[in-house]
Amino acid sequence: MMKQEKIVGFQLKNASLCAALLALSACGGSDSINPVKLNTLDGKPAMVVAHRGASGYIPEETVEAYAKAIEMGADAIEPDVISTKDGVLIARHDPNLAYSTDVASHPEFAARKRTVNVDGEVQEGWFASDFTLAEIKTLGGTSTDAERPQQFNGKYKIATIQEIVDMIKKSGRTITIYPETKNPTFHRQLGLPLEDKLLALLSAAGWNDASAPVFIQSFEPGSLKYIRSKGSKLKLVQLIDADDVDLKTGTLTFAAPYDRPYDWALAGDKRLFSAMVTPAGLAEIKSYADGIGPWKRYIVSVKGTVGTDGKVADVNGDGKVNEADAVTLPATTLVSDAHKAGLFVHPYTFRNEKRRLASDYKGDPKAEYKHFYALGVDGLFSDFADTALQARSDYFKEIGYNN
Ligand SMILES: [Ca+2]
Repeated sequence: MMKQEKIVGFQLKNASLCAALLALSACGGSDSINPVKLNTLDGKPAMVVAHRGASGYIPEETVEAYAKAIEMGADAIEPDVISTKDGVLIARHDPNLAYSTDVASHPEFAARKRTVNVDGEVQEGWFASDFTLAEIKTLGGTSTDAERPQQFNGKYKIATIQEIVDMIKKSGRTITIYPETKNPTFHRQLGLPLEDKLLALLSAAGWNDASAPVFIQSFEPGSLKYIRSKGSKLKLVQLIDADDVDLKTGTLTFAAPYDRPYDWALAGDKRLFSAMVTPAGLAEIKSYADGIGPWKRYIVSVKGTVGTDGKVADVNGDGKVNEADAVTLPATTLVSDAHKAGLFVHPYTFRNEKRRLASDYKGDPKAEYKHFYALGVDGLFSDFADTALQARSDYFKEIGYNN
């Protein structure tokens, strides 16, 4: 035994020898007892990111939505980051408060309604940059999806990024914060830049190096490059969007403002987001970021059935044509291509609604998660973190992985 213990002591520092001795269960850590090796970039389980909090159940990006996601056991919680008039960072997907709050039913703010160009899209509404935090705290969050619970509309307040950090600290466990700099050029043009404030806030929480439980994401490369230029070692994630899938062919479609990053559009860069998933695009991303957050259809696309009328058929006969009438196509090589480039892969967004699930999954959202876990994704964004966690647990049981 003595000899074996000495070997154990040595091989803890030697990963390859440790791997060779796996059968002896002699190595420390969970890797040692696993005959199954995960095909993620670092060999660790995929991270479940609660997209906008527990947004499948509670109005997104409210204090309660994040509390619920933490209670579910999500590995990470995701806020979109925008700025108030007084420069406070709050969690909201859109600068336009009409989209996700009850601002329209507040007569005291009626006069603030106006038309604003957001990243080339003309929008009418009430804009966070016209409101102080105190004013925004009088609003209630509302559901952004008519199929989801509506009974909480107006009841819960918009979370600040600081409140989310405080909730994480209070939770007593390691939870990753996964903020997205939202419309960063738009905010810079308003004189309310996001990046320095976000870095200062995270640094004050003690999070300022690569090992911190922080991933910062953006669709605009310029925002991530700026953060890197400030010397930040936090993990950075390039988001990769598209407009939609053409169900006739399964190919991705591109239309403004979802065709290219807004900073590329302003600079006259004509490349589409799809340029980012080529080997050259991935290598470029690796020069300023640590991973990618692609729309999941870059990894597994879906294709419908074209009827004799030349239109995509309503295969399940529910009167609507959507992804539930489509089948998945073979996976692309994006996960392995990104891994080869040294980038992790966190696709978005996974949801439970049957109309969003390809017919292969037979209405079971867990089947979709398992499909992506098996492809080696390093994490994923879900509106229903509880389902994603359950699917991961089921998947590990199925493949014999001891988590
Ligand atoms: Ca249908």
